[in-house]
Amino acid sequence: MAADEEKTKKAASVNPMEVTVDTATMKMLAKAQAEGIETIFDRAKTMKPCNIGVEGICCKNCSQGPCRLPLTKKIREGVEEDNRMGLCGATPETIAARNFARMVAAGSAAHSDHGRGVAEVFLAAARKETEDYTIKDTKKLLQIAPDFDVAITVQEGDEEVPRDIFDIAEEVGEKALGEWGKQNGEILYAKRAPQPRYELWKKLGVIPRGIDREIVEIMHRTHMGVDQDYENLVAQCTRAALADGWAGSMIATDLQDVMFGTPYPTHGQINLGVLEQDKVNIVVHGHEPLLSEMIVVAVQDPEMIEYAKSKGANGIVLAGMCCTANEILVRHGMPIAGNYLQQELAIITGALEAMVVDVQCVMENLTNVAACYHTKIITTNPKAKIASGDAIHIEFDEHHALEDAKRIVKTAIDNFQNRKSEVMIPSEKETMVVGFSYEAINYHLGGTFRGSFTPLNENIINGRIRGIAGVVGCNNARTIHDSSHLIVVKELLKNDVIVLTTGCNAMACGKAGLLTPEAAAVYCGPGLAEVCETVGIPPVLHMGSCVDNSRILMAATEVVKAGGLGNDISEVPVAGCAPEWMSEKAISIGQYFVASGVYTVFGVTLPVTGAPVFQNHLFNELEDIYGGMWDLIEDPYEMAAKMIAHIDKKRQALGIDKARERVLMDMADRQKLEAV
Ligand code: XCC
Repeated sequence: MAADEEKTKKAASVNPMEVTVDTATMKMLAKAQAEGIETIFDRAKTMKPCNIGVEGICCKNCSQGPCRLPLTKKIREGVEEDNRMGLCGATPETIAARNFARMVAAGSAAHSDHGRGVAEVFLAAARKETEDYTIKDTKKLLQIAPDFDVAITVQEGDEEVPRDIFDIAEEVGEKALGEWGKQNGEILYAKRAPQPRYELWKKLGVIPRGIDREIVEIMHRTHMGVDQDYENLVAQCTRAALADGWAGSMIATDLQDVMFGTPYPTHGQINLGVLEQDKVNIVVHGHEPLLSEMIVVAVQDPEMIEYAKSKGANGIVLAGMCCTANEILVRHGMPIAGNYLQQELAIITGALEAMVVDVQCVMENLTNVAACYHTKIITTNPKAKIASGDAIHIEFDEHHALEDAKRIVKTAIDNFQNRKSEVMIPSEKETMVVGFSYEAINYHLGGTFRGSFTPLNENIINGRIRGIAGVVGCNNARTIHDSSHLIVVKELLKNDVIVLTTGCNAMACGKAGLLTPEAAAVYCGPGLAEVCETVGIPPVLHMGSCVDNSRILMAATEVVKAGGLGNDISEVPVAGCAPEWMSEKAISIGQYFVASGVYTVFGVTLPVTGAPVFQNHLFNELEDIYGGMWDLIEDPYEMAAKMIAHIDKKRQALGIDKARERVLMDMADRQKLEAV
């Protein structure tokens, strides 16, 4: 037995029924246990998290520590004065704020570096340096060009004529890439926010300069002995987070749309049951769609399909995992094998020829699990290699992307004949309707002739829809897989709150059948059900991957623009949450939603609870500054209840609370009549 195999084959201990609500996951965990394979679910049981780290009050920013400042019961209850401090005198507030800021920096860096990679490939496509990528959605290009101050027409004699698309794209690409290194000024997309929001940011001095600059500045400020004022640190968190949401992520979304197409509603399938016993199975996992877009092309190549057949397979299945999955799903309807906590399980089916990973959310343990099967783990990004086990690295280069993709697909096909363990693919797979970019929402709710958010606003004003919730974020092995996601979403739907989703929440909803128009009749309150049934949309709208949370910002902005629901995002009856978050990116997302005016609730834990004064700043004082604030609620029912209470508070402030009462009475009357 190889060393890696040995490492993984430890006695497993969890009860599959207790750690997930997804039956496919239960079945695969049972298979893992029968085969003696340890997964993250087992380690979450045997390895307890550090209770000081969980509260955010361990400082390891210099070698005199780590200084750990546990919050005692007496301090918490106010019986004892809080005079905790590290060796240098750093207070719990400073320590927790610095740790929090570094999470924002890492999260913003991850999204934004993804965006940078996209911008680089976009520029190569615009300059026709690569044959594999091109400009697909010219309408979107023309729509975003003015935001970069790029002209879309040129003067020819007396006439103003449309400018060459590739010239426009090149200038947009250059300007976009310039957003990272800008030393002064403002990120260009800040002006996309509602005017009062932009003015507020300006007044507060939090509009990001360049993306890289704000992230670097967090790293500087949190170095030993620099910024020791938690409020000042939080202002810098805002700059770096806005640089993520309104620049790095938003540019990633937009340029991906221009290159690969803006998502419009399409069908897809989800869960481990999308893998097929008699076919070559390839899973693309991570976040960046640059390579996976090419793999989508490669697996459809007749030559590749013939090659698979020559090896005894009946074809090729390409499925996604995590946000790479969302990207190829919303644009091409490619199936999804599962969300974050299912990555090891795809290998445990015994039917996976290759897992092709790019960046973010890729567990190192994949190689240990793969060592027990025939699966090849293929890393593709120079920034993300795996030292454990036998990962192979096939580096992806945009200049010969399709060639790289074909090499990867061929490697998978060659591996088909090496299957060794018993193959067991769970039967679970659900159908879903996905691909609700804000452009698509505009179109669907507004109708063919008059794309607009007005009908959505009207239904919020008349009370059929109570409000809007963004439910996003990861899975977390410290909670029951998918459970909180589904409870929160179902509670919101029951109370007529329409849900916008991305990331692993979107996948949890997909697996549970919530992403179908038919779900409206089953899960929604009468008002929301009526709207969804009339328009023919699911009550939970899948908007894409984690970087596509920028689409939620734009949707909220469109709601403000459509009128009748206040002048700023903070006035709209909207709330956000991440019930099972785990990634640093989630913290950056949370901070940009808060700074954009949204009440944002996180589940599980939040590393601020050991510093009550800092926590109070985030949870309460930020509301006075931004109109949005953080919250931490572990119980998903309570989480939904508080989001609904916030939505109702906003409805009341807008003076539309009575309308809802009337609409509900109408409905009750109608139902009574129908019953008669
Ligand atoms: Fe990763 Fe984006 Fe989190 Fe899922 S949700 S665990 S970050 S894949 Ni964004």
